[in-house]
Amino acid sequence: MKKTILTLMALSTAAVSFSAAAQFAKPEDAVKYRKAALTVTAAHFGRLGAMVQGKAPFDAKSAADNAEIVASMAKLPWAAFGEGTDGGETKAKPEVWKQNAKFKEAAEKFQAESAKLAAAAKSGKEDAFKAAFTATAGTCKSCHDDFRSK
Ligand code: ASC
Repeated sequence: MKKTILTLMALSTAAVSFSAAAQFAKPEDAVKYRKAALTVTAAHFGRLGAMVQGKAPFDAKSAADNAEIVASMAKLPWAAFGEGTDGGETKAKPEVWKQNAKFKEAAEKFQAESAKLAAAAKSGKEDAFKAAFTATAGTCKSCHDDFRSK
């Protein structure tokens, strides 16, 4: 029993500890992974955006569900921007690696704002949700401006 618990604990730790290099067999796997993660994020963020822009009616449950997904997804792409993953089919600018501290800061800002967005959406208050959405979208944009080529 104790052994089972220890094994489970070890597995769950492994699942959330992302040591970038060890995580991907090939650089192109890392590129695919981060694009997939960001694609899923954009899909759910887009559903929130539709509500903010009045293209879809505000639905508190949908806002909370989608914002929670965005906040979880926001944690994933960054481990896949390791050394040696700057080539191939990517729009990532060299600045991701040349100004890596700044890139990490941008990634952290997005994670922090999306966590606040999830909390605001969960509150059910439409105004708070909209404000938090706008703040989060700002972090998407500034990171894209600096680190993603058109
Ligand atoms: C989105 C999406 C992005 C961001 C960005 C915010 O819905 O797919 O990349 O918002 O456009 O400025």
